[in-house]
Amino acid sequence: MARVFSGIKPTGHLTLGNYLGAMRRWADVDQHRSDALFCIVDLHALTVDHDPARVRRLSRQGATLLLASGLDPELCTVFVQSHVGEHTRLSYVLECVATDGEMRRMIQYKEKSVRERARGGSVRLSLLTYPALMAADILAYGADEVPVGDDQTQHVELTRDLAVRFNQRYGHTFVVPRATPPAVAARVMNLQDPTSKMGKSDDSGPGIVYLLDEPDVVRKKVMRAVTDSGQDVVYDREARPGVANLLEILAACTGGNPAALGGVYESYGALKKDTAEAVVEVLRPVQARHKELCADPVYVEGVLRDGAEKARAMARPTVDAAYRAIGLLEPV
Ligand code: AQP
Repeated sequence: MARVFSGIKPTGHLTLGNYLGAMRRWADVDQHRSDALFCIVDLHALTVDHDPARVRRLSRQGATLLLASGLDPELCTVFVQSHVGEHTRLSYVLECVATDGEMRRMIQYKEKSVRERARGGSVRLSLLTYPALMAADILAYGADEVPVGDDQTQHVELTRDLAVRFNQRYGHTFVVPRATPPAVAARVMNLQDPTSKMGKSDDSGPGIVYLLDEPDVVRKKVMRAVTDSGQDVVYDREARPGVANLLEILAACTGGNPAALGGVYESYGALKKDTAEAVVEVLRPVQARHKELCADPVYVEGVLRDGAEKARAMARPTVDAAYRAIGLLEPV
């Protein structure tokens, strides 16, 4: 059985991009066909300027939303990264295998360091070394597959490189994983700027649909989405990014094909209206379940406690093996 690992950072309220690009597939497909672990990767939220209370709140909310989106603790392991010390134990070892140059080439590092400086802050060292921690998240569990949106495939490629390098230098220790992006909605774009990803830590509120947005807020955001200067509804990501984004969202929500859906509509207004309703319908059960789970925080805590225990037991043998292989003495 394939092992699957993926995670979500508590850097902001979860978005439609997180859901369509990752979470929905974890619940609908991955947890049923594989030995799967899903994680709130809270340590990654400390790589940029952060408010401790907000990270705590978002971590709890993120875990609740993972369960609300359909993850079933009977089928998969749901936990919080910082509850399992193996992640940081392994990440240091991987930093000793990675190079400064390959870390600096990461697109997210380049983009986020520019953003941190533009906000008047300084760039944390952990933002640079973040991919080593992400590699540790994946390699500690011997994951074969990492279901992520498009924006994370470069980090998974680096994880593969580190695993192969470590295995060649120190003996076979890690499974070499691969990214498995979704067929549709691998990169949901910002509704106000369809050339940028819909990102949860972005500042541009109206362009981002949050999972917990009320139906009328969703409708308003989708109806105000920036479209393109043409008239006809065609799927062309390069020339018509705004319309293409709406078609992708609609296709992802209704199970259709974005290019085929393009031929169905004669006006942008009709496309927006159907897209808005499709998004509202997709979010409705998640929001309802979220409300129920919020009323039962003890259940959510129990899931995370059991998940951490299971995750620790799964990760420890691989991390111990990596320590031995790289030349560290057995603990006395
Ligand atoms: N816009 C998106 N379209 C498709 N997939 C997306 N993902 C994120 N945004 C989109 C996928 O969601 C999973 C969890 O993402 P993350 O928490 O690791 O954060 P991220 O990839 O860095 O995306 P965000 O939401 O934009 O966070 P910030 O703003 O903090 O960087 C991943 O599988 C991701 O691919």
